[in-house]
Amino acid sequence: MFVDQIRIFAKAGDGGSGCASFRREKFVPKGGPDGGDGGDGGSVILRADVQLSNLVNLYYEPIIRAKNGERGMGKQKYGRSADDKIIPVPLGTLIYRLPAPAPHDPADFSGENEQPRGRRKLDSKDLELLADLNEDGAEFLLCEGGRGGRGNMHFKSSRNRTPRQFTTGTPGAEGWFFLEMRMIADVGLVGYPNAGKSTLLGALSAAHPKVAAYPFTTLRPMVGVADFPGFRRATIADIPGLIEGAHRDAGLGHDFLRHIVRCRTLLLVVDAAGSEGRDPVEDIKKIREELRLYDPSLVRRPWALVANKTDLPEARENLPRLAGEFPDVPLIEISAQRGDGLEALRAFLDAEVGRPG
Ligand SMILES: Nc1nc2c(ncn2[C@@H]2O[C@H](COP(=O)(O)OP(=O)(O)OP(=O)(O)O)[C@@H](O)[C@H]2O)c(=O)[nH]1
Ligand SMILES: [Mg+2]
Repeated sequence: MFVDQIRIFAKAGDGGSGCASFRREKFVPKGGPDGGDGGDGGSVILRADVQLSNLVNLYYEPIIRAKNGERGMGKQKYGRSADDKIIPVPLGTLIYRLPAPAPHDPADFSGENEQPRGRRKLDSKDLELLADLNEDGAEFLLCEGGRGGRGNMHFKSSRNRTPRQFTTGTPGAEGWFFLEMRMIADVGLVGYPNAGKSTLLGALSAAHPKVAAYPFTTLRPMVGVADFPGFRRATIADIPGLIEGAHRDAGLGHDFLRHIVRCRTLLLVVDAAGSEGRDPVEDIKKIREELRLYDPSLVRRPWALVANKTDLPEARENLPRLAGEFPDVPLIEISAQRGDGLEALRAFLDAEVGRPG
Protein backbone atom coordinates (compact mmCIF):
# COMPACT_ATOMS: atom_id res chain seq x y z
CA MET A 1 0.00 0.00 0.00
CA PHE A 2 1.16 3.50 -0.77
CA VAL A 3 0.21 6.19 1.75
CA ASP A 4 1.41 9.72 1.17
CA GLN A 5 -1.00 11.63 3.39
CA ILE A 6 -2.17 10.76 6.84
CA ARG A 7 -3.80 12.30 9.86
CA ILE A 8 -2.43 11.28 13.21
CA PHE A 9 -2.92 11.93 16.88
CA ALA A 10 0.10 12.10 19.15
CA LYS A 11 0.41 12.41 22.89
CA ALA A 12 3.64 12.73 24.81
CA GLY A 13 4.01 11.11 28.22
CA ASP A 14 3.06 13.02 31.35
CA GLY A 15 5.70 13.81 33.92
CA GLY A 16 5.57 11.58 36.99
CA SER A 17 4.44 13.14 40.22
CA GLY A 18 6.91 14.05 42.91
CA CYS A 19 6.55 12.17 46.19
CA ALA A 20 5.83 13.27 49.75
CA SER A 21 7.45 10.87 52.17
CA PHE A 22 9.41 10.93 55.42
CA ARG A 23 12.37 8.90 56.36
CA ARG A 24 11.41 6.16 58.79
CA GLU A 25 14.15 4.11 60.24
CA LYS A 26 14.84 2.40 63.51
CA PHE A 27 16.69 4.70 65.96
CA VAL A 28 16.37 7.69 63.62
CA PRO A 29 13.45 9.70 64.84
CA LYS A 30 12.22 12.55 62.69
CA GLY A 31 14.34 11.48 59.76
CA GLY A 32 13.09 14.30 57.59
CA PRO A 33 11.51 14.43 54.13
CA ASP A 34 12.79 11.95 51.58
CA GLY A 35 10.24 12.00 48.72
CA GLY A 36 11.98 11.84 45.34
CA ASP A 37 11.16 13.54 42.04
CA GLY A 38 8.98 12.13 39.33
CA GLY A 39 10.52 11.15 35.99
CA ASP A 40 9.97 13.03 32.76
CA GLY A 41 7.43 11.79 30.26
CA GLY A 42 8.64 10.54 26.88
CA SER A 43 8.42 12.87 23.89
CA VAL A 44 7.07 11.95 20.49
CA ILE A 45 9.69 12.63 17.84
CA LEU A 46 9.47 12.18 14.08
CA ARG A 47 12.69 11.28 12.31
CA ALA A 48 13.29 11.26 8.55
CA ASP A 49 14.55 7.95 7.25
CA VAL A 50 15.64 7.42 3.64
CA GLN A 51 14.77 3.75 3.90
CA LEU A 52 11.06 4.46 4.03
CA SER A 53 9.22 5.11 0.81
CA ASN A 54 5.90 6.20 2.27
CA LEU A 55 3.81 6.72 5.39
CA VAL A 56 2.19 3.31 5.50
CA ASN A 57 3.51 2.49 8.98
CA LEU A 58 1.42 5.33 10.37
CA TYR A 59 -1.64 4.14 8.51
CA TYR A 60 -1.69 1.11 10.77
CA GLU A 61 -0.86 3.09 13.88
CA PRO A 62 -2.25 6.60 13.54
CA ILE A 63 -2.29 7.10 17.29
CA ILE A 64 1.07 7.56 18.90
CA ARG A 65 1.62 7.71 22.61
CA ALA A 66 4.84 7.98 24.51
CA LYS A 67 4.98 6.54 28.02
CA ASN A 68 4.52 8.58 31.19
CA GLY A 69 7.34 9.24 33.61
CA GLU A 70 7.22 7.18 36.80
CA ARG A 71 6.30 8.73 40.12
CA GLY A 72 8.95 9.62 42.62
CA MET A 73 9.18 7.42 45.71
CA GLY A 74 10.31 7.49 49.30
CA LYS A 75 13.95 7.03 50.31
CA GLN A 76 14.84 9.78 47.83
CA LYS A 77 14.11 7.54 44.88
CA TYR A 78 13.55 9.29 41.59
CA GLY A 79 10.94 8.04 39.20
CA ARG A 80 12.29 6.71 35.94
CA SER A 81 11.97 8.96 32.90
CA ALA A 82 10.18 7.39 29.97
CA ASP A 83 11.93 6.82 26.65
CA ASP A 84 11.10 9.10 23.76
CA LYS A 85 8.97 7.53 21.09
CA ILE A 86 10.79 7.98 17.81
CA ILE A 87 8.69 7.45 14.71
CA PRO A 88 10.48 7.04 11.39
CA VAL A 89 8.92 8.87 8.45
CA PRO A 90 10.03 9.02 4.82
CA LEU A 91 12.31 11.72 3.58
CA GLY A 92 10.33 14.71 2.37
CA THR A 93 7.59 14.54 4.99
CA LEU A 94 5.82 17.79 5.73
CA ILE A 95 4.28 18.11 9.17
CA TYR A 96 1.21 20.25 9.75
CA ARG A 97 -0.72 20.95 12.89
CA LEU A 98 -4.44 20.37 12.67
CA PRO A 99 -7.18 21.77 14.82
CA ALA A 100 -8.72 19.07 16.98
CA PRO A 101 -11.67 17.56 15.15
CA ALA A 102 -15.14 18.47 16.33
CA PRO A 103 -16.46 15.58 18.40
CA HIS A 104 -19.55 15.20 16.25
CA ASP A 105 -17.75 15.12 12.94
CA PRO A 106 -18.71 11.67 11.70
CA ALA A 107 -16.10 11.53 8.96
CA ASP A 108 -13.36 12.04 11.43
CA PHE A 109 -11.83 10.26 14.34
CA SER A 110 -14.56 9.91 16.91
CA GLY A 111 -12.25 9.16 19.76
CA GLU A 112 -8.61 8.74 20.44
CA ASN A 113 -8.78 5.00 20.36
CA GLU A 114 -10.47 4.63 17.04
CA GLN A 115 -9.16 4.30 13.57
CA PRO A 116 -9.88 7.16 11.22
CA ARG A 117 -13.09 6.61 9.31
CA GLY A 118 -13.69 8.01 5.89
CA ARG A 119 -11.73 10.86 4.45
CA ARG A 120 -12.82 14.40 4.87
CA LYS A 121 -11.21 16.79 2.45
CA LEU A 122 -8.84 18.97 4.35
CA ASP A 123 -9.07 22.66 3.99
CA SER A 124 -5.65 24.15 3.48
CA LYS A 125 -6.48 26.99 5.83
CA ASP A 126 -6.78 24.41 8.62
CA LEU A 127 -3.18 23.49 8.17
CA GLU A 128 -0.24 25.13 9.87
CA LEU A 129 3.11 23.95 8.56
CA LEU A 130 5.42 22.99 11.39
CA ALA A 131 8.33 21.31 9.71
CA ASP A 132 9.71 19.81 6.55
CA LEU A 133 11.90 16.79 7.13
CA ASN A 134 13.94 16.82 3.97
CA GLU A 135 17.25 15.49 5.21
CA ASP A 136 18.03 11.99 6.31
CA GLY A 137 18.03 11.78 10.09
CA ALA A 138 16.36 15.15 10.57
CA GLU A 139 14.16 15.12 13.65
CA PHE A 140 11.14 17.06 14.73
CA LEU A 141 9.87 17.21 18.29
CA LEU A 142 6.18 16.68 17.68
CA CYS A 143 4.99 16.52 21.28
CA GLU A 144 7.24 17.29 24.19
CA GLY A 145 7.08 15.05 27.23
CA GLY A 146 5.90 16.49 30.55
CA ARG A 147 8.44 17.32 33.25
CA GLY A 148 8.53 15.25 36.39
CA GLY A 149 7.26 16.85 39.61
CA ARG A 150 9.46 17.56 42.63
CA GLY A 151 9.43 15.47 45.75
CA ASN A 152 9.08 16.93 49.22
CA MET A 153 12.78 16.49 49.97
CA HIS A 154 13.36 19.70 48.02
CA PHE A 155 10.99 21.73 50.16
CA LYS A 156 12.90 21.35 53.38
CA SER A 157 13.94 24.64 54.96
CA SER A 158 15.03 25.90 58.33
CA ARG A 159 11.50 26.97 59.10
CA ASN A 160 9.73 23.96 57.68
CA ARG A 161 11.45 20.70 58.46
CA THR A 162 8.48 18.55 57.71
CA PRO A 163 7.29 19.82 54.33
CA ARG A 164 4.39 17.97 52.87
CA GLN A 165 4.52 19.83 49.59
CA PHE A 166 5.41 18.16 46.36
CA THR A 167 4.56 19.06 42.78
CA THR A 168 2.77 16.91 40.29
CA GLY A 169 4.32 16.38 36.87
CA THR A 170 3.29 18.53 33.94
CA PRO A 171 1.17 16.88 31.26
CA GLY A 172 2.78 15.81 28.00
CA ALA A 173 1.86 17.81 24.92
CA GLU A 174 -0.69 16.34 22.55
CA GLY A 175 -2.26 17.22 19.27
CA TRP A 176 -3.59 16.31 15.86
CA PHE A 177 -1.27 16.45 12.93
CA PHE A 178 -1.37 15.96 9.22
CA LEU A 179 1.61 14.43 7.50
CA GLU A 180 2.21 14.68 3.81
CA MET A 181 5.06 13.05 1.99
CA ARG A 182 6.46 14.75 -1.06
CA MET A 183 9.05 12.79 -2.86
CA ILE A 184 12.40 14.35 -3.25
CA ALA A 185 13.80 13.79 -6.70
CA ASP A 186 15.91 15.90 -9.03
CA VAL A 187 13.92 15.16 -12.13
CA GLY A 188 10.21 14.54 -12.61
CA LEU A 189 8.76 12.66 -15.58
CA VAL A 190 5.45 14.13 -16.60
CA GLY A 191 3.17 13.22 -19.46
CA TYR A 192 0.00 11.63 -20.68
CA PRO A 193 -0.69 8.00 -19.84
CA ASN A 194 1.13 5.61 -22.17
CA ALA A 195 3.70 8.20 -23.25
CA GLY A 196 6.42 5.82 -22.09
CA LYS A 197 7.48 7.47 -18.83
CA SER A 198 7.94 4.22 -16.97
CA THR A 199 9.77 2.65 -19.91
CA LEU A 200 12.10 5.64 -19.79
CA LEU A 201 12.67 5.38 -16.04
CA GLY A 202 13.52 1.72 -16.49
CA ALA A 203 15.97 2.58 -19.27
CA LEU A 204 17.72 5.32 -17.30
CA SER A 205 17.94 3.66 -13.92
CA ALA A 206 18.01 0.30 -12.25
CA ALA A 207 14.34 0.68 -11.28
CA HIS A 208 11.86 -1.80 -12.74
CA PRO A 209 8.60 0.05 -13.06
CA LYS A 210 5.65 -1.73 -14.55
CA VAL A 211 5.20 -1.00 -18.24
CA ALA A 212 2.12 -1.88 -20.25
CA ALA A 213 0.18 -0.80 -23.30
CA TYR A 214 -2.78 0.55 -21.38
CA PRO A 215 -3.19 3.94 -19.69
CA PHE A 216 -2.65 4.33 -15.95
CA THR A 217 -0.25 1.46 -15.65
CA THR A 218 1.63 3.42 -13.05
CA LEU A 219 -0.53 3.77 -9.96
CA ARG A 220 1.94 5.20 -7.56
CA PRO A 221 5.06 7.31 -7.86
CA MET A 222 8.39 5.62 -8.07
CA VAL A 223 11.90 6.98 -7.87
CA GLY A 224 14.93 5.62 -9.69
CA VAL A 225 18.53 6.73 -9.71
CA ALA A 226 20.49 7.46 -12.88
CA ASP A 227 24.26 7.18 -12.50
CA PHE A 228 26.65 9.32 -14.48
CA PRO A 229 30.42 9.20 -14.89
CA GLY A 230 32.42 10.46 -11.93
CA PHE A 231 29.91 9.14 -9.36
CA ARG A 232 27.41 11.82 -10.18
CA ARG A 233 23.77 10.88 -10.10
CA ALA A 234 20.25 12.18 -10.40
CA THR A 235 17.09 10.84 -8.87
CA ILE A 236 14.16 10.58 -11.24
CA ALA A 237 10.52 10.36 -10.22
CA ASP A 238 7.93 8.66 -12.40
CA ILE A 239 4.38 9.61 -11.52
CA PRO A 240 1.06 8.35 -12.87
CA GLY A 241 0.01 9.87 -16.19
CA LEU A 242 -1.77 13.21 -16.31
CA ILE A 243 -4.86 13.92 -18.35
CA GLU A 244 -6.72 17.07 -19.16
CA GLY A 245 -8.52 18.30 -16.05
CA ALA A 246 -5.95 16.71 -13.77
CA HIS A 247 -5.84 19.84 -11.62
CA ARG A 248 -9.55 19.26 -10.97
CA ASP A 249 -8.84 15.72 -9.85
CA ALA A 250 -9.59 14.01 -13.15
CA GLY A 251 -7.69 10.77 -13.59
CA LEU A 252 -5.01 9.79 -11.17
CA GLY A 253 -2.26 12.24 -11.83
CA HIS A 254 -3.43 15.15 -9.72
CA ASP A 255 -2.97 13.43 -6.44
CA PHE A 256 0.60 12.81 -7.41
CA LEU A 257 1.56 16.21 -8.75
CA ARG A 258 2.74 17.12 -5.30
CA HIS A 259 5.55 14.65 -5.77
CA ILE A 260 7.07 16.67 -8.57
CA VAL A 261 6.75 20.02 -6.85
CA ARG A 262 10.24 19.55 -5.46
CA CYS A 263 11.85 18.39 -8.68
CA ARG A 264 14.40 20.79 -10.06
CA THR A 265 13.85 19.82 -13.66
CA LEU A 266 10.83 18.40 -15.41
CA LEU A 267 10.93 16.14 -18.42
CA LEU A 268 7.73 16.34 -20.39
CA VAL A 269 7.50 12.97 -22.07
CA VAL A 270 5.31 12.78 -25.13
CA ASP A 271 4.38 10.06 -27.57
CA ALA A 272 5.85 11.72 -30.66
CA ALA A 273 4.13 9.20 -32.90
CA GLY A 274 0.74 10.18 -31.55
CA SER A 275 -0.05 6.45 -31.51
CA GLU A 276 -3.44 6.87 -29.95
CA GLY A 277 -4.63 9.43 -32.44
CA ARG A 278 -3.47 12.32 -30.32
CA ASP A 279 -1.40 15.26 -31.39
CA PRO A 280 1.90 15.52 -29.50
CA VAL A 281 2.00 19.31 -29.77
CA GLU A 282 -1.44 19.57 -28.21
CA ASP A 283 -0.43 17.04 -25.56
CA ILE A 284 2.48 19.17 -24.45
CA LYS A 285 0.38 22.34 -24.36
CA LYS A 286 -2.28 20.62 -22.27
CA ILE A 287 0.20 19.12 -19.86
CA ARG A 288 1.84 22.51 -19.40
CA GLU A 289 -1.56 24.01 -18.73
CA GLU A 290 -2.38 21.35 -16.15
CA LEU A 291 0.92 22.02 -14.41
CA ARG A 292 0.24 25.75 -14.41
CA LEU A 293 -3.21 25.27 -12.94
CA TYR A 294 -1.86 23.04 -10.23
CA ASP A 295 1.04 25.26 -9.26
CA PRO A 296 2.22 28.18 -11.40
CA SER A 297 5.80 27.69 -10.23
CA LEU A 298 5.88 24.36 -12.06
CA VAL A 299 5.85 26.02 -15.48
CA ARG A 300 8.71 28.31 -14.54
CA ARG A 301 10.91 25.34 -13.78
CA PRO A 302 13.63 24.26 -16.20
CA TRP A 303 12.17 21.65 -18.49
CA ALA A 304 12.94 19.66 -21.56
CA LEU A 305 10.76 18.03 -24.13
CA VAL A 306 11.35 14.33 -24.49
CA ALA A 307 9.90 13.08 -27.75
CA ASN A 308 9.50 9.36 -27.25
CA LYS A 309 8.61 6.52 -29.62
CA THR A 310 10.71 7.95 -32.45
CA ASP A 311 11.14 4.39 -33.67
CA LEU A 312 7.61 4.59 -35.05
CA PRO A 313 7.36 6.11 -38.55
CA GLU A 314 4.54 8.47 -37.56
CA ALA A 315 6.97 10.35 -35.35
CA ARG A 316 8.93 11.67 -38.30
CA GLU A 317 6.46 14.35 -39.30
CA ASN A 318 5.70 15.42 -35.74
CA LEU A 319 9.27 16.10 -34.67
CA PRO A 320 9.79 19.27 -36.76
CA ARG A 321 6.44 20.56 -35.53
CA LEU A 322 7.43 20.01 -31.90
CA ALA A 323 10.72 21.80 -32.48
CA GLY A 324 8.89 24.66 -34.20
CA GLU A 325 6.29 25.07 -31.44
CA PHE A 326 8.76 25.07 -28.57
CA PRO A 327 11.93 26.64 -30.01
CA ASP A 328 13.39 27.69 -26.66
CA VAL A 329 13.19 24.29 -25.04
CA PRO A 330 15.69 21.47 -25.41
CA LEU A 331 14.08 18.78 -27.53
CA ILE A 332 15.48 15.33 -26.96
CA GLU A 333 14.40 12.62 -29.36
CA ILE A 334 14.43 9.13 -27.98
CA SER A 335 13.00 5.69 -28.22
CA ALA A 336 12.85 4.52 -24.66
CA GLN A 337 12.01 1.04 -25.83
CA ARG A 338 14.91 0.66 -28.24
CA GLY A 339 17.33 2.78 -26.26
CA ASP A 340 17.85 5.36 -29.01
CA GLY A 341 18.86 8.85 -27.94
CA LEU A 342 19.34 7.93 -24.30
CA GLU A 343 22.97 9.06 -24.27
CA ALA A 344 21.93 12.57 -25.26
CA LEU A 345 19.26 12.55 -22.59
CA ARG A 346 21.68 11.33 -19.97
CA ALA A 347 24.18 14.03 -20.94
CA PHE A 348 21.42 16.61 -20.59
CA LEU A 349 20.43 15.32 -17.16
CA ASP A 350 24.02 15.15 -15.99
CA ALA A 351 24.64 18.75 -17.01
CA GLU A 352 21.34 19.90 -15.55
CA VAL A 353 21.14 18.12 -12.23
CA GLY A 354 23.98 15.61 -11.92
CA ARG A 355 25.41 15.89 -8.45
CA PRO A 356 27.97 13.94 -6.49
CA GLY A 357 26.31 10.77 -5.26
N1 LIG B 1 7.16 1.88 -30.06
C1 LIG B 1 7.48 2.30 -28.85
N2 LIG B 1 6.69 1.97 -27.80
C2 LIG B 1 7.05 2.41 -26.59
C3 LIG B 1 8.22 3.18 -26.38
N3 LIG B 1 8.30 3.48 -25.06
C4 LIG B 1 7.23 2.89 -24.47
N4 LIG B 1 6.47 2.24 -25.39
C5 LIG B 1 5.26 1.47 -25.13
O1 LIG B 1 4.23 2.35 -24.72
C6 LIG B 1 3.37 1.71 -23.77
C7 LIG B 1 3.26 2.54 -22.51
O2 LIG B 1 4.52 2.59 -21.85
P1 LIG B 1 4.66 2.97 -20.31
O3 LIG B 1 6.12 3.14 -20.05
O4 LIG B 1 3.91 2.04 -19.46
O5 LIG B 1 3.95 4.39 -20.32
P2 LIG B 1 3.66 5.37 -19.11
O6 LIG B 1 3.85 6.75 -19.62
O7 LIG B 1 4.48 4.99 -17.92
O8 LIG B 1 2.13 5.09 -18.87
P3 LIG B 1 1.24 5.28 -17.53
O9 LIG B 1 2.02 4.69 -16.40
O10 LIG B 1 0.02 4.53 -17.83
O11 LIG B 1 1.02 6.74 -17.38
C8 LIG B 1 3.98 0.33 -23.53
O12 LIG B 1 3.30 -0.59 -24.32
C9 LIG B 1 5.41 0.50 -23.98
O13 LIG B 1 5.96 -0.72 -24.42
C10 LIG B 1 9.03 3.51 -27.52
O14 LIG B 1 10.07 4.17 -27.44
N5 LIG B 1 8.61 3.04 -28.72
MG1 LIG C 1 3.91 4.39 -16.11
